[in-house]
Amino acid sequence: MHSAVCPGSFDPLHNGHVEIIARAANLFDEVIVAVSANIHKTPLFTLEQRIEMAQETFSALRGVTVKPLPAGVLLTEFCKDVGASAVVKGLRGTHDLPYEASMATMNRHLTGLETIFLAGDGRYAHLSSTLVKEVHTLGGDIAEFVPHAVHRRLSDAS
Ligand code: COD
Repeated sequence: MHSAVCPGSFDPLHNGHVEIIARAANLFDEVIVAVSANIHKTPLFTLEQRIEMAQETFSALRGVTVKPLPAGVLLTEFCKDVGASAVVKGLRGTHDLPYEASMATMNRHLTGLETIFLAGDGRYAHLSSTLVKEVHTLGGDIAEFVPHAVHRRLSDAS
């Protein structure tokens, strides 16, 4: 059985994330969505809320489970604990590569953990959690950019 981890802050999850995770689920028997507790900025949503929104979004996607990535835990250790042989990440464009490549190289040096990069779909290349939050806060319609579970929570919160 081949398992992969898709890690992120997911504050909140958007359709760029969803597309990458769905494609990872086609490549691996099991995909663990690891929702990071450790966000540098103050999160809009609590860890529990981010996990719930991800669980609702992926409930119909076979082989996908959602787990917290606790603060203070290296991704490499988390992957060992859940038995995952790879990390899957999406790239929005070449600007994502330098930072993502250094994290991938660090993780490989730490434990041999490999990272697989999927080219993000151009329809979602402009999406980031930060932009989604900003547009929503300023009254813009973000319905087409986020899954239903996130849209509902954002609407409830405003
Ligand atoms: N299209 C395609 N993919 C996208 C898009 C998009 N529009 N937007 C984001 N993505 C992908 C990227 O692969 C991104 O990495 C992932 O989705 C998650 O995005 P975010 O913004 O929710 O997550 P980040 O960047 O805040 O997550 C950072 C991690 C939690 C992955 C990182 O900090 C980490 O690995 N932490 C664990 C602690 C650790 O081991 N640190 C040492 C690392 S070497």
